Formats: sequence, C-alpha cells, structure tokens
Amino acid sequence: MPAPAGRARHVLAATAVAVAGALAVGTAVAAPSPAEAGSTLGRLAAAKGRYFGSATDNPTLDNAPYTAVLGSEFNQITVGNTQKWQYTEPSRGQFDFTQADRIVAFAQAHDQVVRGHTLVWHNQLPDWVNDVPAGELLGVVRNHISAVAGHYRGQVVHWDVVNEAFEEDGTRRQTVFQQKIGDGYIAEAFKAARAADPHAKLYYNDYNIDGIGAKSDAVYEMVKSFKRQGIPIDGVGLQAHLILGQVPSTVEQNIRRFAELGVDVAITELDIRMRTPRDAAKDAQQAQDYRAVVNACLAVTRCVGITVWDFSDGYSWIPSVFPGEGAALIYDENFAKKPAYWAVYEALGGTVTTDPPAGCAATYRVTAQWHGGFQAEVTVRNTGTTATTGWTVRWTLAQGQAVRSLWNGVLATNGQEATVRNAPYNGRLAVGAATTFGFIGSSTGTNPVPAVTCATA
Ligand code: 9MR
Repeated sequence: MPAPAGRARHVLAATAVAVAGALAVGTAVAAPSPAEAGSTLGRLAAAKGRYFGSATDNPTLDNAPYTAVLGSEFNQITVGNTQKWQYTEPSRGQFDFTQADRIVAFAQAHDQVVRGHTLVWHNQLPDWVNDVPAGELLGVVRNHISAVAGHYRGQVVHWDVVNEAFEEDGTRRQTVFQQKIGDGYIAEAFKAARAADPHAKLYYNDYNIDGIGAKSDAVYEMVKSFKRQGIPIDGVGLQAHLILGQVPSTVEQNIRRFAELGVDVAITELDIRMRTPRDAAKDAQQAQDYRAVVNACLAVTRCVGITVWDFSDGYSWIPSVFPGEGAALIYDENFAKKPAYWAVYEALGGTVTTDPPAGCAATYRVTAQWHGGFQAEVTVRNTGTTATTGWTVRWTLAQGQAVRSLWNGVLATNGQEATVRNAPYNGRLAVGAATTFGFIGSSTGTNPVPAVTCATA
C-alpha cells in the first residue's frame, strides 16, 4: 500500500528572486497536509449532538495500537459479530455472552455508547434454528430476543432488531423466519425487543437502502405501516456499504423522508470500497464521498450518528468478500489517518490546519564568473519543524550552462535538469540550520540565475 499522499512532504512550486547582484532565492512550498488534530471524530460529532463510532470485533481487542485508536477516537461502538445469534445462542436455549460482553465493557470503559447488532438475521445463524418446526419458531425468536436484549438491558442505546429482511426489488427475503412465521415476524421481533429493553431505540437495518429505490421504498412502507399500527420501531439503519464515486445522490432526501415518518436514522456500517491499490486520486474521491455521507446525515436532525464498519483497512470485511477491492475505511492498515478521515473531521466541524512549510529552502549564488565559466554556491536551509534526514535541490540548466565539478553534494543531470542530493555527511539539518554545496560551471550565454527548488527526503 502506498503511503497516503496527503502527508508526503513535497514541493509544489518554487520561485527564484534575483536580489543584490547574482543572488537568487528558491522558496520551497510544502504541500498542504493536515496537522495532527486537536479533537477527535467522537468529540466533534458530540458537539453536533451526534455520535461517530466504529464497529469492532473481538480478535482486534488484543492489538494495542488498534485499541488505542478505538478507545480514543470514537464515542460509539457497534459489536461487529459477537452479538449475533451464532455466538449468543449457539444451541437452543444455551446463551453465551462472554465475547460480546468484552466489547461492551471496552466501550463502557471508554465512555462509548453501544449499538447492539443484531437480534434477527438470516446470516451467522446456527443451523439448529433452520431446523426448528414452523409452529415453534416465533417462540424461539421471542425467547432469543428476550434473553439477548434482556442481558444487555440498559447497556445498548440502539438495537438492530431485524437485519436485511428485504431483497433488492423490495420483496421480502425468503429467510427461515419469513417462510416459517410469515410477514408478521418483523413486527413480532420489535415487540419482543421493546419488552426486553424498553429504553433501547429499536432499529430496522439494511444495505442498499441508503438512497431512494425499490428496496428503501419497501422499508419506508413498512416503517409507515408500523407507525400506523403502533409497532414499536424507533429508527432505520442505513448500512452504507458504498462504492467509490457512487454515493447515491438521494441519501439526504432518503434520510429526510424516514425522519418525517417519525423515526431516527443512523448510518450504521459505513465503508467506501475501491479497486486496490489505493492512489492519490482514489483517496481524494473517497474523501469526497465520505464527506458527502457525513453532510447528508448532518443535514437532518434525526440522523443521530454514523458508524464505520471498523476503522482500519487492515480489519475490513471487504477484501475477503470482494476480491481486488478494499481500502474502504478512514485509517490505513498501519492506523495512519487517510484523506477520508480528514474529510470526515472537517465535515463534522473540525478545523484541518496545514503543517508549517515543511522541509527546506535553497539559495543559489554566483560567487565568481569569468569568460565561459563561473563558480556558484547553493545554501540549503531547514525551514521545517523537524530535523531533515536528507534534501534534494533541483534547477534547470539554461543557455549552455553545465556543471563541471561539484562538492558537498551528489550531482545527477538528466538533459537540462540538475539534481543535487545531500552528501552522506550533510543531509541532517537541525531546524533552522543550513549547509552549502558549491560547483564550477561553464556557460555559453548570459549565465542566468535559475529558479531552484528544495525538498526534504
Ligand atoms: O463484518 C462482519 C464479518 O466479519 C462477518 O464475516 C460477516 C458475516 O456475514 O458479517 C459482517 O458484518 C455484516 C453485518 O453484520 C451486516 N451487514 C453487512 C456486514 C458486512 O458483511
């Protein structure tokens, strides 16, 4: 994976100004790059009355660099796997909360609210559930919900009560619940969840319902009819597993129409995948896409929060399910913040400042001149905020200029381009410190002073 372009220090432009005799100054201008933030996504979201969270999974809780970010950056956690049926009721009537409890305890220790995920889903369902006779399945569903939501009563702010119950065309997915209980199973699940934890907000959660379309229309109609009938539904989760450059244009409109039905909306599983490897252009598009999603949520008061489906590209579900795709999250595998992170940060109201000009400035001075030849000295100064480990000065040779012999640097010429890197002994410059290199040159013309650029290694 290439280093995120946004943090690379490199030269954008250079100017040369001829002053007093044969003196020229090359000014290195650093690329804008976000400085370390004074806030976190969680704190910024909280200031807007929202949360910004991440899903997490048990294996990663043992990775210290990971938990350092998880525990500090977010104010909400979703249990990514271990509250699912396969973990919580692996055999009929036998409940096990050890793994999910660990995540909930982590969240509590870090002042993070928990979204519970998920009570009724056709995936990660133990085989035994498929074998329950039709006449017993509703009882089994109610018992499961009662035990799981009951165990976490008062500890989760939202429950994804039913997950992914619709097909793309808006018809009901033919799950074991649909086939054996019928259309009514969703309403029954919500009633059971309300009884088990009266304070948790109860959500219906699905993918590809982020914008307006047949599937989100079907969910909309269901919510409308639940509201009419007094079925206890409080929110709709838009998973938002999105594709680079394809954020639906109707996300805000969609959120708004659900809000107008009297339910909250949450972005529950946000990621934006791309063909890998990443590059600067894809990163920039991804940043724009993340920004669009955050803005759509912030535009509607009832959009209460945003959760990324884990935060680091190293722990995303995407590469294993979509071969050749990935890099969908806001931190890279090494927990470095990607441009998408900064876009979210800014959209949430954070101020993204730029580093002070990084690197170095170079000054080119002709110290002696004679017919057909000259001597020049270039001063390299560290104008950045950290010591340099190396530097590179470049300029264009004009009017028959050539470098004949050079000291205190390593010369490479390519046509008219002269590049001088530091010698092994003068690459390290403390902040504000300077060094010089010099050379004997030849010239067939007026020996103009070139524009020089300087970049740190
Ligand atoms: O991230 C989860 C992954 O670890 C599991 O293998 C997968 C199994 O289906 O479920 C993933 O999470 C899903 C979530 O529970 C519901 N929406 C889609 C998510 C990505 O598949």
